[in-house]
Amino acid sequence: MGISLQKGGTINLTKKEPNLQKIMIGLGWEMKPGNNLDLDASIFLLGANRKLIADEYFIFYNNLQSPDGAVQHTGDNRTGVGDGDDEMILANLEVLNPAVQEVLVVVSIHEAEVRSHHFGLLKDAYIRIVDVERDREILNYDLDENNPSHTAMEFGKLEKRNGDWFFIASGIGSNGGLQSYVDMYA
Ligand SMILES: [Ca+2]
Ligand SMILES: [Ca+2]
Repeated sequence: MGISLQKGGTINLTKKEPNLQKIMIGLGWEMKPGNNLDLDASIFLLGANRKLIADEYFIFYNNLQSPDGAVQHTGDNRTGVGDGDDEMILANLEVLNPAVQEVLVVVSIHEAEVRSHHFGLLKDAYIRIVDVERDREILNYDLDENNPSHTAMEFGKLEKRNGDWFFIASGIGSNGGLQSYVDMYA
């Protein structure tokens, strides 16, 4: 088990995992009985101005790979059925476009508004980051406990500072859905 993050926590990933290159961002969820939620993990690759460096650098279920090949979403999971990571995003920090200063991780519930869904209907939900080459979990964050009334959240962000990658656990919930994040960062 990696570090269990609290909201606002910051980790120097480069210091914690020297030579960290490939990470996996895993999202897993299970629901309270009688519910059927579709969670989506998405990535925004932002430049120094906190905007997408290009539209194609928004990685989600309809755009699975960044143009530099560094970030790859392994595909949409609509049910969360089964243990372990239900959606996975792989990122190779070494080959990331050098203009990217921030890797922003957003988790949203698909069609939350029309289905009256929110994180509180989840029984168990987490997002975690794994060092792929060492097969070691670096950190994890419990979604349902932290944001029961929300339908989307900025989970956290990797930030490049003087060559080191930091992870900041933002844990900022919202009710705007994925589109509101696109509006903010496109
Ligand atoms: Ca999904
Ligand atoms: Ca699951």
